[in-house]
This record gives sequence, structure tokens and C-alpha cells, in this order.
Amino acid sequence: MAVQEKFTFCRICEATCGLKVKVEDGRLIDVEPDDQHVVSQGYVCVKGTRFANVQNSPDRVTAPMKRSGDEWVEISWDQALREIGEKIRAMVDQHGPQSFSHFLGSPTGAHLVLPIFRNAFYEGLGSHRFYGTATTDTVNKFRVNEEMYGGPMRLAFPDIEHSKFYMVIGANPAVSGNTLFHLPRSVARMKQIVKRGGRCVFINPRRIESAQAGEHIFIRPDTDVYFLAAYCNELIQQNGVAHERVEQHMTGFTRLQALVANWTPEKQEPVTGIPADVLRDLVRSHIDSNAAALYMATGVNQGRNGTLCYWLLECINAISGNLDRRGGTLIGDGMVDMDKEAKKAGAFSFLNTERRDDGLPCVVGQHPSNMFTHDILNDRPDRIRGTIIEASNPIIACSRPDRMVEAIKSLELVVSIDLFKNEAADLAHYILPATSFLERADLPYALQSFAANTPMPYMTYTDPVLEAPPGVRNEWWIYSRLADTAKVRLFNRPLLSRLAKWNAKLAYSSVSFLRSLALTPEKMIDGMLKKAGLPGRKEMLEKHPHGILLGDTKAGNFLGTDRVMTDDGLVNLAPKDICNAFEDKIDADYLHDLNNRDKFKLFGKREIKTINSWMGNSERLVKDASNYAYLHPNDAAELGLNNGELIRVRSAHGQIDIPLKISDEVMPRSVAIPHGWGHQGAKGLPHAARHPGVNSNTLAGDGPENTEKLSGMSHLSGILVDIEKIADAQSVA
Ligand SMILES: Nc1nc2c(c(=O)[nH]1)N[C@H]1C(S)=C(S)[C@@H](COP(=O)(O)OP(=O)(O)OC[C@H]3O[C@@H](n4cnc5c(=O)[nH]c(N)nc54)[C@H](O)[C@@H]3O)O[C@H]1N2
Ligand SMILES: Nc1nc2c(c(=O)[nH]1)N[C@H]1C(S)=C(S)[C@@H](COP(=O)(O)OP(=O)(O)OC[C@H]3O[C@@H](n4cnc5c(=O)[nH]c(N)nc54)[C@H](O)[C@@H]3O)O[C@H]1N2
Ligand code: SF4
Ligand SMILES: [Mo]
Repeated sequence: MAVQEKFTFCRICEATCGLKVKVEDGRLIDVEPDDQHVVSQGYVCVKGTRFANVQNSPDRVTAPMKRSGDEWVEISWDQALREIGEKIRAMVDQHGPQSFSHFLGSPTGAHLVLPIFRNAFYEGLGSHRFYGTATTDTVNKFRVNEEMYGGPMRLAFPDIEHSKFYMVIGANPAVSGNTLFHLPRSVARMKQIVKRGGRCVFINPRRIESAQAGEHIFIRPDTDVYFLAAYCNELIQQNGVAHERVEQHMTGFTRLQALVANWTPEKQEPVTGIPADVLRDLVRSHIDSNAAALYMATGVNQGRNGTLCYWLLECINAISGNLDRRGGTLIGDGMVDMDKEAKKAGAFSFLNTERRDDGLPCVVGQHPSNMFTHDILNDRPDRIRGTIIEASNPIIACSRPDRMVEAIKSLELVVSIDLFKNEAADLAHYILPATSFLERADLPYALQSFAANTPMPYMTYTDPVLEAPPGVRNEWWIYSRLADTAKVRLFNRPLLSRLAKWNAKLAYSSVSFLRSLALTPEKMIDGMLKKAGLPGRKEMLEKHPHGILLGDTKAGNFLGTDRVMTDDGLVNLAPKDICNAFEDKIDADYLHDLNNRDKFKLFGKREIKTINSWMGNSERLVKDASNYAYLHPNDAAELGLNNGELIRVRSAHGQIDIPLKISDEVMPRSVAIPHGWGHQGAKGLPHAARHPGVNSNTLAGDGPENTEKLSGMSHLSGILVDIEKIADAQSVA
């Protein structure tokens, strides 16, 4: 059969690059960039172009599996759904709905219709026990947005196409593709800022790949809060406040000013390592530019003060007059106003709710992933007894892998919905095989499509470009069918539930006429597009295979409008809980950092060829047997360490032995270790098991002490560690 070429887009990371895929006899044979894609314009990375290696992997799970002891056997969908449904029902009848939880990973963030059915299932079940890796990457931002702007999805993003000063703190877009800010071809676009005569500055404990677009300044891990407090204060001291704008549109300035008043550039210097003069000069450039934007991401989110940092960062953008201004930060206006819709629907998943027993928050409905093991391993009647793990490998992604293993093993029912039998799936009772992104119809990520968190909003639609293996099912169908067998009322609405269950029966019927009656994701998305006034599916495919530009996000569309959803319609610069937390803990944290400034701090390093843990099984992407610990030459010399030798890294929570790479990219007294490794026991991922590496999350702690109190984020970056030569370590032991 002839090779077919189809246009689609990558959904491995949020860059969502346009792809041209080549398909022969239903098999993916190659992936190339889509040069004509309206935004990515031919940019792709190696994870996209080598995806055939993952897509066609012989290790993919292609039929439902059931474990008995150490053996896995294939079973029919009917059997799997019936058994799982009956077990969920029995568990919930006996122990209540909170006994059955959900653990969500990152990949299905790029699956538009799935959340509708997942939420409908859990709403019907009555369980609000949602956990997942959102509390390892970014929920602190949602908390701040809700407090300052009245809605968690009010996500201000840098208008970098017009910025003259752009500062990126704790993100590495050249490798990561950015997060909560849609910006493909980020390096090329950031370079334009410097070409326009502006400054593009990266504040990072490592001289990162992105820094080729501008300047780099070292910061000691997890000290950003002092830098940002001093930056905010210095902005006020240098008369950088847009007072008229602040008075008209914001509240709480006086409180903010008082809180940062004693944070001088000199005070932050000994803990952050950023010279006072450098900070002053940055603030001067910021003010002079009249078009400045600060952006931060995971590196800061994963520290002890991610919420405080994001609050300060948003305050700096706001009070300097840059929020809602060209070249500053904008708040997009996409297909759907998610915050308004959620408020109307009273959706629990968008509210900040507190956990009864420990007072930790559930931002956007997410319980802290650092509490998952605690909520399982206890003898309270409301403990978790069963879970679905969807698109996640919490044993690698989360703190204290040993305790995660123990917790998952102790559960009465674990169902993994995944493409592969990863480490967590191998401990499950059932694995339900899901579609890969190329096997489903979709729009870009919900935040891109709905909230338009990008300076160049666009829309693109894809049909499935590959047919899924016959035993594989789309996740929306899995939840709908499970609702039937578990006697759950989808959406908690009787008629809608009945229709949705019937629809699922039709969707994979063996009778083609019945199949044609089903409301498929293709039809659902067609309806969504048309409702938003956009071309429907057919027109998108025929006329806009490379996407359609929707026009720039406007400046001046936010302040003073009903899009500011706080009670008084003003941006709140001083949310009570956040300010109180700053006041209560900042001095103690500072003292702690000052006292420990000679100790090593651990931080992360994403690599272009892998994404979290799930590319580890690809021969074409992973060739090294291990990840490495990256250490500055001066530190290596002082400890008598040589390149390539095995070193021991020890924290209060655990220790690992890992090969060393000496690199002056890394700040002295810090150590960078990529996460997503540690596949020794991965029976379902043979290539990964032969290239196992070391799980750096052995060094991270779980439980409330290691959880950021305002958002429930896990503390994964800036952990204090000791580094030892293995020989020394052994003699101590
Ligand atoms: N290739 C690749 N792409 C990915 C992923 C991947 O694993 N691999 N993962 C995807 C996911 S799930 C996400 S959430 C996004 C994340 O996207 P980003 O937020 O851009 O994530 P990172 O690349 O980890 O960038 C974090 C940066 O913070 C720095 N850093 C660490 N600690 C600190 C600190 O305390 N202060 C400061 N200022 N900097 C610090 C690190 O050196 C690192 O450069 O990337 C996505 N894209
Ligand atoms: N130390 C440290 N730890 C970290 C981080 C860090 O920077 N440092 N980063 C954190 C972050 S930001 C994140 S997001 C987490 C990532 O952690 P997770 O979100 O758990 O991601 P993965 O470990 O890559 O596991 C993803 C799983 O999803 C499966 N999958 C892929 N596509 C699909 C699909 O379409 N459907 C289904 N059902 N399954 C699919 C893959 O096969 C894989 O098994 O790790 C976190 N952990
Ligand atoms: S940067 Fe790479 S992984 Fe991310 S969307 Fe583009 S091709 Fe896919
Ligand atoms: Mo993430």
C-alpha cells in the first residue's frame, strides 16, 4: 500500500508542534515537522520525530490485562470492565465513595474529551479523592490566580513578541517546550527580544540551553522568594510603580509594600548568590523598558515557597504597570471562559477546598500527591482502598518511591490506564490499554484552546491519524463503560448518564451502522468548535490542516472588566492567607538558608530526549545506562571526585549512588540530577530496565512537612543533600 502523509500535531509536551506523519498499512513509519504549521513553522524536537519508536513498541499493552501473583494474563474488555466495576461498587458500598481515588499523570493533559468523562464518573461515584502530578508541577499558580484575579485559570502569560525586558525564572523552554505558556520555537522568539534592543534574562542554578537567547544569572536553588521580595521592594524604591493603574485597578498595595519593605538587594545576596548591584540593574532595565514580563515555572514551583514566589512575581508584573499591557503579561480570551463556566456549574474541581484532617489545600480539586501514601497507609475508616492510576508512574514521579510502592501494594484494587506496563502498572491488579495521542481526535491542550495562554492564539484540529490496535480503547469510553458496570450515574444526572452509557455501547459496536450513530470525540469536538464560532471539523481538516491563526491576544482586555472575578473586581495584591504565610515564615526560612548556605542543594534537569519517565523505554531516545549527577568543578575538586565515578548523594529522606559529571554549567554548592530514571524493576519496559539510571526522588520527602502549605505542592527542588565519595561513604557505613 502507498505511504500516506497526514498532518497532525504532537501532544508530548505543551509546545504542540505541527507534525507530518507517514503511515503505511496503518503503521507509523516516520514523523517529520509540519513546515506550514501556523505557529510551530517546522520546529519539532527529537521526541516528536522519533515517536514511531514508542508508538510501534512491542512492549505496548494492547489488550486488557489482569494480574494473578506475578503473572499477567490478557482478558476481554467485557471481563475487565465487569470485574473492575463490581469491585468498585462493592468497595464504595461498604466503605463510602472516598475509599476509591484517582491518580492522574501529565500525558492525558493533552486529551480534550477525556476529562469530561473522568469527572462525570467520579462525580457520579461521589469521590473527590483526586491526586496526581499537578501537585508536582504547577498548582501553586492556580492558587495565586484564584486569590489575585478570582479564577484559577486566569493565567497571565508574557507577551514576548513585544517585550523589551523578559526574565525567566526556573524554566528552560529550549528543552521543556514551556508550561502553562504556549510558545513553540521559543528560543527563536526569545532571541528577538535582544535583537529589538531588549534584555532576556534567565535566573537559574544552571547555565541552561535557553540562555543562548540572552543572559544568564546564577541563583542558589530554592531561594527565589528572597530575590523576588527584594526585586519587588527595589521596584518600589526606584519609583517603578504605575500608581495610577494600581489605584484604579488593584487593592492591597500598602500591605504588599509593607511586607517587602525590609528586603533590600543586600539582604538577599548572601542566600541567593545574586549580587545586590545585579539585582538593582535588572530592576532599572525593567522600569526603563516600559514593556517587561517576568515568567517562572517548575524550578520555582517545586521549591518550599512556590506560591509566595508566584504571588510576588505576579505583583511585580502588576504594580509595574505591565499586567494587561503590550509587551507585559496578557490574559488570553479563548474558546471558553473556563473560570466562568466552572463558577456557574459550581464545579468542585475548581474550588480551593481544604482537607479536613491536616488543613492542606486541594487547589483545583487536587489533593497533594505527597499525601497519597499517607491517605492510603493509615487505619482510619476513610482511608483509600482502591485507585485508578491514569497516565502516570507515581513510583518514579513522586517523593519516597519506597513508600509509594508499599502504599500501592497495600491497596485492594488498582487499575492502571496506560500505554505501557510501567512500574506502577506492574503493581496494579488490572491494566486497561489506552490510545496514544496519534490515535485520537483532538484540539490542542485545553489551556491553549480554551484560555489561549499564548501571544499567538490559533486553532488546529486533528482526526486520529492512526487506528488504535483492536484491543485498545479511548479513555472516554473506558470511564463511560465502567460507569455502567460500577452502577455509577455519569454526571450525576440520570438521563444524561443513560444516554452516555448507550453512546459508549454504540461507539465500539461490531455493527458499523450502530457505530455510525455514536457521538464520537470527532463529533463532540466538531460541536465545540462550531459553538465557539470556529470552523467545524470538516472545514478545519480540509481548509486549515496546518491550523488557523485567530489574531493576537489583545492588551487592555482584562483590568476594569468583568473578567477580573474577585468580589470587588480589583486585582488583589495582598491575599490574606498568602500575606500571612509570608509574614509568618519568611524570616525563619531566610535564617535556615543563611545557616545552610555552604551545604549542597539538589535540583532537577530535564533532558531533550526524555519526558519524565515515559521515554525511558525507547531505544532511539535513551542510550545511556544511567542519568548523572552534575557538579561544579570546584566542588568536585574539593571532594576529590573524578568525572564518571559513582558518588553517593544523601538527604534526610534517602540516599542514591549515581555517576558524576563535572560541569561548570552548574552553580557551586548545588547538584543537578535528572528525574524520571530508576527503572531497575521495570519488567514491562525491557529497554528501560537495561538503562535504568537512578530515581532522584528517593531524596525527596513525602508527608505534610515536605508539602507547601498554600498549594499542596511537593518539595522537589532545593533539597539539602550531602555528597560523598563512595569509598568514604562505605567506610562511614
Ligand atoms: N524534554 C522534556 N520536556 C518536557 C518535560 C521533560 O521531562 N522533558 N516535562 C514536561 C513537563 S511535565 C513539564 S511540567 C514542563 C516543565 O517545564 P519547565 O518549567 O521549563 O521545566 P524545566 O525544564 O525543568 O525547567 C526548570 C528549570 O528550573 C531550574 N531550577 C531548579 N530549581 C530552581 C530554583 O530553585 N530556582 C530557579 N530559579 N531555578 C531552578 C532548573 O535548572 C531548570 O532549568 O516540561 C515539559 N517538557
Ligand atoms: N525530582 C523531580 N520529580 C519530578 C519532576 C521534577 O522536575 N523533578 N517533575 C514532576 C512533573 S512536572 C511531572 S508532570 C511528573 C511526571 O510524572 P507522570 O505524570 O507520572 O509522568 P510519567 O512518569 O512520564 O508517566 C506517564 C505515563 O503515561 C503513559 N502515557 C503516555 N501517553 C498516554 C496516554 O495518552 N494515555 C494514557 N492513559 N497513558 C499515557 C506513559 O506510558 C507513562 O507510563 O513528574 C514529577 N516529578
Ligand atoms: S517540542 Fe518535541 S515533544 Fe514537544 S510538542 Fe514539539 S515535537 Fe513534541
Ligand atoms: Mo509536569
